[in-house]
Amino acid sequence: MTGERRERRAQLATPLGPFERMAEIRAVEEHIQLLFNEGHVRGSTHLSNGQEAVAVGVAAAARLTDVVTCTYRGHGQALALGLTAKEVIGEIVGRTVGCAGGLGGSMHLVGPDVGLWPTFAIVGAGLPVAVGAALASQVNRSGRAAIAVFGDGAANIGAFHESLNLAAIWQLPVVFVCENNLYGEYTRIQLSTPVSDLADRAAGYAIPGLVVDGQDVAAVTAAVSEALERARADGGPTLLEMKTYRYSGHSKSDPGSYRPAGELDQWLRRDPITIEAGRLIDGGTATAEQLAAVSSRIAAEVRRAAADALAAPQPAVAEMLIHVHG
Ligand SMILES: Cc1ncc(C[n+]2csc(CCOP(=O)(O)OP(=O)(O)O)c2C)c(N)n1
Ligand SMILES: [Mg+2]
Repeated sequence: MTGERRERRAQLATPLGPFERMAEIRAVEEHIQLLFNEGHVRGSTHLSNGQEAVAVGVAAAARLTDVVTCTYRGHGQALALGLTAKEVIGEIVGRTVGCAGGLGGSMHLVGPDVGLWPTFAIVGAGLPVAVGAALASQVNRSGRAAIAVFGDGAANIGAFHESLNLAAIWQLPVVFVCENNLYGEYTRIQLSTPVSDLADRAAGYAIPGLVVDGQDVAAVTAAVSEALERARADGGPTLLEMKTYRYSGHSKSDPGSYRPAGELDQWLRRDPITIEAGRLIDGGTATAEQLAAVSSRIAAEVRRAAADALAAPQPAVAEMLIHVHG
């Protein structure tokens, strides 16, 4: 399992790697939508279609030994870091082949061997944990950095401010990656947040804060790499605001009808997979036909992974309390 995950992570450094992984994330999310509609997903699930460049850019920039904390909207991040489609889909449909043995579900993906600490369902909860990991690294001089990925809504949670403050005062090796997708549940950011750029909040903690084009995987990779380099050189934390958009509603029971007409279409015109495809074609790395063939191969692999996951057994009832401590 670890070997395959590491191999998948290394693929991000190949010329087609980021395109392929974003295409895989898109295919997995679309498949999860189908599985949800067919009743295979218990509870809710939060898709990340449209935000693939952030997940892949973070994973491409991070070392295998770095720690990443992220949210319930974490399917893409898990796949980007190296988990397989079967492990992610298997977890979401509650099968033993899932990355947490089918016991966690959509909001609790995990893969510590590639840096994915268990994902958080509580808004903002991953930030202090990443700060703790960064403190451990500073004390142990391990060279490990931490990355907290969270949403724009989380930037209004107390834990965000406490985490930035503590990380700044102790100059901890942590990068705060805010996925600003314009909505926290059903509320548009202007109705909840008085600043237009969340990156501006970095100034309150005397740390660097940058706005990044979250639709461009190369821009995300470059910004996260630079922040990680600073963190590892005892330069302290950075706040990166990724401007992005989720194509789906907040969760699977939300059609997203509160969004203004035309907004989704406008973002679809800056689709991260299309932007990366354009770069590969313009640079002569691949032709449009080759990329189309790659996408259909990946879609077929994802369909197979989903079928394998569904064919796997569900965990036994007796396993339910194995990982519960009280
Ligand atoms: C502490 C806490 N408050 C409220 C919720 C309910 N809730 C779940 S997701 C969400 C919206 C968070 O929005 P954002 O941080 O922008 O992330 P996104 O869902 O857009 O990725 C809320 C309020 C929660 N899970 N935890
Ligand atoms: Mg949001």
